[in-house]
Amino acid sequence: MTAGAGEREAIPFYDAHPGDADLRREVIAGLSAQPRSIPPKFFYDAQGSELFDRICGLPEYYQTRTEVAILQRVAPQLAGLVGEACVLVELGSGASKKVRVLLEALRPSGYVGVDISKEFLLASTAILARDYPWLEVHAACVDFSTGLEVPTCDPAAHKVAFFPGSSIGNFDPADAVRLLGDIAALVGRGGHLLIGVDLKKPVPRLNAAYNDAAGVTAAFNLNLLHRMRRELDCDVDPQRFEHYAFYNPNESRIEMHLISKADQVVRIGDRSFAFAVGEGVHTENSYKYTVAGFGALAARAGFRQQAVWTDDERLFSVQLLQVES
Ligand code: AVJ
Repeated sequence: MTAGAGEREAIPFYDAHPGDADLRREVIAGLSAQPRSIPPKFFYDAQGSELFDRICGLPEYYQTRTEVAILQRVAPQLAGLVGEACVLVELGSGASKKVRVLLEALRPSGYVGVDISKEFLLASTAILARDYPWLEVHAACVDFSTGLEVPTCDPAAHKVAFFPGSSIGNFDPADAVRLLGDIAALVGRGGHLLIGVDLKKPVPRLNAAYNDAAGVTAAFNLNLLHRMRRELDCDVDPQRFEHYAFYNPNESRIEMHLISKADQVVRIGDRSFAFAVGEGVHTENSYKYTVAGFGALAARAGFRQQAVWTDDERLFSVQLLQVES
């Protein structure tokens, strides 16, 4: 990626990036608990964001291309539904590719990219600023799982949040309601949220999407261990763990785990963690919803479903939610 911000002012940047101390604290807490877990937000260092970008192009990973097709189909109607001038706030903006169709359809006065991956965020917002000279672009490096305090360009403008990719699936239902409530507070009464939500479907299709033949999802999961080696004083050997992902029908979610291939001890600083062969670390949940089920969840956070679009196979949904006024 080239920055290309040459002729423009630097992009206003709000930095609340979680530092090494957060990673260390949360990894140690997660490995000390039973069952062991590490939050999925730590997947997204520069390498992890790159690997996730590759996942999005995999044949088995239907989500991204399905969502993009829906967005392209419905974009022309969107301006009519959300109204004229707005500020667009994208949560988990990543490579900021999906938002382009919205920028063209809505022509917002401002765009705020919010992401936990700092380098990725700065590079992708710089490219947007270059490509859309009429747009006021801001970047906020924030862990939105812990709160959503971000600058919103023009505070008086009508706000539209964009939360694509079914990232809401990473949160269990109680946390999802809390995050949706934070988004409702951010956009305010009458404000909008355009959200991508992955749908329930036959289990083989789901399992394939998280166990791709090329092994990119496995590399993405294992990158967490490489990251711990890179950023913490940690001797974990990623080769001695393996990727494990499956659909749990009781919880309506894909679970990803890292499973120890041997009896071993992992050291982080002065702490050690013993793993028996077959013992795992739970690294991600990805909840799957029905349209009605997600509507009920959103209602608990004060949103109503204004419009819901799906593809013909009903693999994925894009939902326009509005805060009740
Ligand atoms: C970005 C959370 C939506 O759950 O499908 C992709 C992340 N994990 N493959 C998802 C992911 C494994 C993705 N989300």
